[in-house]
Amino acid sequence: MDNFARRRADVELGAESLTPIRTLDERLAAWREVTGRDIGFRELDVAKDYDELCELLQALRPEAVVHFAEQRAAPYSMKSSWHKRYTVDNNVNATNNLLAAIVETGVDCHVVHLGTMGVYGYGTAGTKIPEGYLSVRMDGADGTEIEQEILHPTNPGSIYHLTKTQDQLLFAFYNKNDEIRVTDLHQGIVWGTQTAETKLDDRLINRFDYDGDYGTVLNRFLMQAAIGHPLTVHGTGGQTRAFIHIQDTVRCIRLALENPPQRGERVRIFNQMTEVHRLRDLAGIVQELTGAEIEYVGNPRKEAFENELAVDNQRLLDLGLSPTTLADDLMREVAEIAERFKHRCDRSKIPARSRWVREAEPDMRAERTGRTQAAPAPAGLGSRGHDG
Ligand code: USQ
Repeated sequence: MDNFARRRADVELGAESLTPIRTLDERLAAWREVTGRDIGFRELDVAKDYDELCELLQALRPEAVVHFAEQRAAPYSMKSSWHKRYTVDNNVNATNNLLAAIVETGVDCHVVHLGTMGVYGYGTAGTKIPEGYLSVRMDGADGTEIEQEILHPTNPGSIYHLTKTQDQLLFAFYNKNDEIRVTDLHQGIVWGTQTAETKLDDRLINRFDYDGDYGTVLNRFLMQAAIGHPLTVHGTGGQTRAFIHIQDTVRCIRLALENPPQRGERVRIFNQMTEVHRLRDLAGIVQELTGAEIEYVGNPRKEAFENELAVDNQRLLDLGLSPTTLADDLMREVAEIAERFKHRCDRSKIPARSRWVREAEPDMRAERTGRTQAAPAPAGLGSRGHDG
């Protein structure tokens, strides 16, 4: 099911994937030609077309639903009040509609959802981030010590990330009330473009977003290096984040599907990431590989200057994930794709223009505490930072 929202966002933003993306019909035909297999398709908006969603679930009675029907970019979600409202409406309704439809139709299917590491706020508490649940000890009313497992506290850094924290509560509720079986994959920042499947044919190539709204950081750096643009490190580059190669994303979804929870089991949460890097180190690695320049630019986001991050990802490792890490040859593969399609790049779309706060001045309070940063708007922007 697809409502083509991402293709419409391209039109809105005047930015396209660096790699040329064929129409869905062409992609499905290419897949059939190359593999002899069919992928069914229905144009449907999961956040709006509830009755059709129920009909489809009833007709297919799937064993599993992989739920990706969400606006996925933090900067896009922060562009304006419209983008905030759209992201909340779309993401929260899509998840609630799917869960309500599963209950209404009585289909016993496993929901595999793409969540995000960003629900936790990148380990600002200084602990190792567990897989969803945290053991806490509290003083009971009668003075005894009580131990409980709770959902790890959330600390979203954007409206987009906020919607994924709302999803967590929806899953917890429907799981408790209706025994819906859910695996929530808390994914880090994806890098890379190709998987074994998309490499089969040029018509199957994945998106390569490089623009300031949808491009993720490592792909942006590799693409910037390919076109001779300085690597745009936001702020000090002290932000530490979790990463995963796109091939591992696909493997993890497969592992989740092959290992469904039992009925009555609480929501499974896996941290879907393979490694952690500080952004300035990452820029250094790309510089070493390509000789690119590094430019420290004002940070349009409100995020910690520096953070440590330690993440537990044992559950996917136990299921058999063998991590693909930041190897030179894989980074070269991304750089080669960027080189091959660089004629399609619009350099004016590279700067990240979506600002987290409206003030034109840096957040002085945050500067005083040294905890967060917000830089002045890039030249030419209105106070809302909305370039749409
Ligand atoms: N950044 C730069 N330079 C750039 C672009 C980004 O320094 O040119 C910085 C950002 O300020 C941020 C970090 O790199 O500190 C990551 O930014 P990003 O755009 O690569 O990733 P993010 O906005 O966090 O979101 C992405 C995906 C989202 C997913 C999330 C996983 O768009 O769907 O949920 O990664 S995570 O970051 O672990 O929450």
